[in-house]
Amino acid sequence: MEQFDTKEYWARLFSALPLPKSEIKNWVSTNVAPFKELMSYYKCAMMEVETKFRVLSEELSLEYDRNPIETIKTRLKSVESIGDKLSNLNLPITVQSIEQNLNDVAGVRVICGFPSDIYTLADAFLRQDDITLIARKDYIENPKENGYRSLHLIVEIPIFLHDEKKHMRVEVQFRTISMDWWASLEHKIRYKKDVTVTDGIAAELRECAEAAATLDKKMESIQKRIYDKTD
Ligand code: 0O2
Repeated sequence: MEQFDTKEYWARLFSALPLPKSEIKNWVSTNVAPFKELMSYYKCAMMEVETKFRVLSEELSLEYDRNPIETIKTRLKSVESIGDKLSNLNLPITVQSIEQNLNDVAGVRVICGFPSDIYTLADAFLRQDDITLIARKDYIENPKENGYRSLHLIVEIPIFLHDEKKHMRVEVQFRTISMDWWASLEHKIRYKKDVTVTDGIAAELRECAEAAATLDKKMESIQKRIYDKTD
């Protein structure tokens, strides 16, 4: 979880501020408080989305006698990562700019057993009338050049505060266990790292992604034959 809401983080930040003590309170109320407020709205939106998947999982596991969701992971983007992303895009680093320009401050990752579970869940989720689809990227149908596979949805979801309703954006990534296995290791090995990956290594990583996709297909076909009693 984020470091920005720890006492140590703020103590370190304040000690680095070129401000007299008397002005810190003012600085906090104009800068830090709105940021913390926004992050807490994203956290609420993330919890809403997570709950929706827990509900779907409960219902679908009763209906199909097996749970299509293996794991649900949530993450709030770190302050550093938000800052890096905005500055890489040459955008202002302000609370307003975060809300206007970033779609992935709140992230939910849904790990499924089989590829078809991904589409069943995504469709069921998108049918809910409080969810608005903003963008959809299907890296399963169209894997990235490096082999990355996942279905990404950017959605808007309402959160109900004590005196208002706010619509917040959340990025939902759907992966099978093997897509997640590959992406997690690839992330560790090279994604975003300032390293040069040779063509040979890139090709081997792509081969691993393809081997994982082949296994996904094979496991799905085995489970279908067992469920349909066709063997
Ligand atoms: P992190 O650490 O997961 O937060 P966007 O930046 O979202 O506006 P982009 O880059 O087109 O636009 O988004 P895309 O392609 O939908 O990818 C966003 C997220 O997908 C990344 O978030 C990763 O989590 C994941 N992802 C995309 N491509 C790859 C890849 O090649 N390898 C791995 N391992 N993960 C990938 P972040 O913010 O980059 O990282």
